[in-house]
Amino acid sequence: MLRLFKESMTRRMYDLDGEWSYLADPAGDAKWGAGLPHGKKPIIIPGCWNNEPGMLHHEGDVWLETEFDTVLPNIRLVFGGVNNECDVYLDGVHLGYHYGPFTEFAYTAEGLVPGTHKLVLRTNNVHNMTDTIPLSQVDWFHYGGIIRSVEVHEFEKAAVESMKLEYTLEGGDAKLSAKLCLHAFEEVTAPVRLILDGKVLAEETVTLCGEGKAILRAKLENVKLWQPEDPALYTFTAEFAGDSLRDRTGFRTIAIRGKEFLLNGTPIEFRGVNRHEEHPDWGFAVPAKLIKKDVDIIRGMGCNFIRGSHYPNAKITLDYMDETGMLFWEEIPMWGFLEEHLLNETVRKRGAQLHREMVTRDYNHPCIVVWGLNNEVETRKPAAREVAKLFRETLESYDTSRLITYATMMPLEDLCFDYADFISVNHYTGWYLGPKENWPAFLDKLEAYIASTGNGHKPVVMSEFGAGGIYGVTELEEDVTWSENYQSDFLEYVLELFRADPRISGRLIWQYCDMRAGTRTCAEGISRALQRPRSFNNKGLVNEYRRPKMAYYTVKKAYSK
Ligand code: ADA
Repeated sequence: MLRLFKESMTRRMYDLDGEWSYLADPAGDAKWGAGLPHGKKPIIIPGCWNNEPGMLHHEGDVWLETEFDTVLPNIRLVFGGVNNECDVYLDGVHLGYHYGPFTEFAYTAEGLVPGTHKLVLRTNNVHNMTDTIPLSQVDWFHYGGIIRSVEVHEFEKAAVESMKLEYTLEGGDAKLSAKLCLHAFEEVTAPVRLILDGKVLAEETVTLCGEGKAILRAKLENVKLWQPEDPALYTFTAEFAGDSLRDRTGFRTIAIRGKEFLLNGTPIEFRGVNRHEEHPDWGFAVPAKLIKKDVDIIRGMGCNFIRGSHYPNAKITLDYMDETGMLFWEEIPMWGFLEEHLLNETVRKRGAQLHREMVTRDYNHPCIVVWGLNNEVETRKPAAREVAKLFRETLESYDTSRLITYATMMPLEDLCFDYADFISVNHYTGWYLGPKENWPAFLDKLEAYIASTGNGHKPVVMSEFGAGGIYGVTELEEDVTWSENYQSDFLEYVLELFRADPRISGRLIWQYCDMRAGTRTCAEGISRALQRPRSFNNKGLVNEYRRPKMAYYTVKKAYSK
């Protein structure tokens, strides 16, 4: 299941969720595209293979296979997410190679004989410290595998491949342009229609063989706006030559006025958390039920905003945030890159590709109000400016309707603020960087530095701050590191400080839930192991099983003010 609603009422489409087979190839030289050899084991997909018995530490190639039956001659295989790279084979034929976790990709196969087909994937989760995105050194676990559903879509003559719903709002009306990508498997002449609630809004006849585009325009009067407290959604259908595709959007605007964020013209403070889409039992293949539960818990704490740190989330997550009026910041997993990485051409190419895939997949979601360029890269170097420019231009070539930022950890020396619509600061005074009482002095320095760069007019969001608290550890005394009460006291202090400070327009706590970090004390991980008791990042307001810590109640109180 890739979505919370049916993407087509007419198309023959189904997911390949369920039991597949897998086999690891430690040598990395297997050629199993036609099928896995003896020794393969069962695995449930979506699923990360690091969660299989004995596989936690595996880094390298793992092959997976399944079978499915087709009826129609042309199919599109849609992969919701495969970590970190993969080759796809259908009936022994190589369909393609995809790099990068967390974004969707698809392959089309034409002229298939109806009947049973074999799908084989080579997946690989190896990361390095040169040119992978993410690098090997990150603060999460590199689960490998098929983390989201694989879907089969079948077609007779033609396909509506995608629908981008662009609009402008004017005095209560929406001017809509539905931009369609079409595919005809043989020459067809047929009407393309845009439909809302059974009513044809626009229609045009198209003759096509192969790839094509169409733009259908319509004016909707008196639209209901998408608002956090009443998130109205509109479901549009596009039809072409026997195929149809549905997608939703909500009508809203997001803008900045001085230091304020304006949603539909009304000031709003971003009150939220950073969330990893992870669970120790399922890795990144988080079930839909847990996704819903996470968003419900976060809303229940009084949050109106989630930063999807540090990668594109499942479309199910976005669908549910659309439905519940949650605001979202989406970014690619470009975490902690140093100057040498930022200068690397492969990194730039891969980063731009991931941004393109993210923005094209997710353009229609009203919940997304912010695109993030990267997280904590070496923004004191000119190379970071080049990369910020490249990524910003990549996003803007497809979408100019949202805000763009990046999270800096060098806020007193950062050279890239002019590439951000607002300034986002990750800062850990009160945890790694001295006592919490140093925050006011830091905020004064921050204000002075931002002003000195000519960006003093922009809103500032505290995009990460937090402290570790191990679930169940409480102390009678104050200030005991790793205790739940230290974490709770810290957040109480700092949330009130930020709330009362007009220089701060958003508070995003690090982090919603505890999550698995690196598990090994290898050379590059020794300090990490010392800072990550249990091999987890313990700054969650709830633990990895979503049990609330003291900090959860503290935040709920603070965010309800
Ligand atoms: C960073 C980073 C997060 C996490 C956090 C921490 O700022 O962006 O991913 O690692 O620090 O817990 O230290």
